[in-house]
Amino acid sequence: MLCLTLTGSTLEEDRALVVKNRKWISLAELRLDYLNPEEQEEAAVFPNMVDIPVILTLRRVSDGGRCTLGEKQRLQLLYNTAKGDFAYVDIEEDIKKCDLKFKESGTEIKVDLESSLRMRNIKIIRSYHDFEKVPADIYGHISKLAAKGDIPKIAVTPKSMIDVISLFRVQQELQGIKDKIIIGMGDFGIPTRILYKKCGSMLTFCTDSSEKVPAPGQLSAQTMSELYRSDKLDDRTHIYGIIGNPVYHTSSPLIHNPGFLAIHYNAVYVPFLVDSVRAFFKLAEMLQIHGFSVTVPHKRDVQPYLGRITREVKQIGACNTVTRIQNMWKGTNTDYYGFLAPIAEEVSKGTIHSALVIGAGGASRAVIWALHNHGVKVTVINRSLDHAKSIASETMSSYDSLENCSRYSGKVDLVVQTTSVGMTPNDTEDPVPALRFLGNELVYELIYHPRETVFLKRAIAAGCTVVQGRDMLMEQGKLQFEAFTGYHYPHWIHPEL
Ligand code: SKM
Repeated sequence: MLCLTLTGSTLEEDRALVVKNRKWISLAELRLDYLNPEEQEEAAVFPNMVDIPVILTLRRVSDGGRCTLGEKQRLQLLYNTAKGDFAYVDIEEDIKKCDLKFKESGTEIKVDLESSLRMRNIKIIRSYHDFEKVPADIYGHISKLAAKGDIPKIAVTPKSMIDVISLFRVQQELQGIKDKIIIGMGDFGIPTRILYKKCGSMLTFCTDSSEKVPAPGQLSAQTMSELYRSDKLDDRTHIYGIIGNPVYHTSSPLIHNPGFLAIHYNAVYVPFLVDSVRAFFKLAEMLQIHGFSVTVPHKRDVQPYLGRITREVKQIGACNTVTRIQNMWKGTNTDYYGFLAPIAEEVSKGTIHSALVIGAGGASRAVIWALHNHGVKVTVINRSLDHAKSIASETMSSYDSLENCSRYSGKVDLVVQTTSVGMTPNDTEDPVPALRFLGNELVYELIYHPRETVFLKRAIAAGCTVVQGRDMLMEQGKLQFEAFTGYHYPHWIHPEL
């Protein structure tokens, strides 16, 4: 189930959010702490304003919410509002058992919030938050929260791939607890949201838009439902993904997920922020991941874990595609042909004799080898001369330092930019401001966010023919799709990258 967290300041705004997102969600969470004080008083009517089960939550500041009321007042407001037709009420694990006293019709009455909810068959979600870490003994913690028959909810913050593994293990460790909510917050936690069912979570939370994100790492309902189809995944779904650090700039999910859907393949492609390649391979075994793309900085680091590699990977020394073949990981490199595809005509006609390649990382190695193998004379320029020197000597190319870039203005047929300088959010940067374009060079940028980097804009302004990063991304992605599925990429799909 996808649950939309409602962040409106009025009940009417919240109702409109439900209506707008209705086709993607099966539940909504009314965040009383986001409402204006006068609206809070009226909120008991909210479940009758929408056609969906509603969770009632009044989150304290210490748990990432906005409620600044004293504890007794907060629980009184929760009690009063919970008189409405809510399906669930979220109560933090550490609230003191608290007898509330009110005057109702002139008489003082004493109530216990929890028993009153139980009496009315409203399910209690017993929640625990940690914005810093995944606490030790997370499994014991969840069991304790579940002890009274309530639904345990843990929203914790993984800070490494090892933490992510511990959240995915919840299902294995606590199979006996059927209804539970497991949320990994923050960047590392995003796969635990997309693959919430693999963590044994009965639901996950999503937001209306990326502008108002009530908890770190929440994705929009539309992205969760249409791109990742999170609520439709089942035990038979094959998992694919991309590993990198950073990784959330990637547009690869926009290539592979619609492709899987188009060929009716029950599979999902998920971005994984990876700090340790070794830990990721553990997770890959655990989740039976079928294949994954590899981006910066892991293209070299994955190699010790591969049982088989192709000739390109061996030659280039970098791998961007890993597939599982007969219980073994196989590494291929689709950057090589993905890079060549948009300039295939020029390369085959032999009109490119010389190229300047900026950068000497994993992507650059594929580019240099592809050009070298097609008879192009390459010069590599890079900040670190050591890296430039080693790839240059392997491919009998020349190398130079980045500071000397102006020497090459107008001297080569092709300029390829392979560094991450100029990528969003640093999109005002230019890796080679002193390199001038004369207009007759072909200029190839590997960055695809933004679509036109400062470097590429300069080339366009000078009249150069240009190749954009998304052209290469698409071409290498199509080849990856073939490696993953054994099918050609469906020709009728044209993702907006
Ligand atoms: O080699 C590719 C990788 O397969 C996908 C990717 C991306 O999604 O940003 C970038 C390149 O490293």
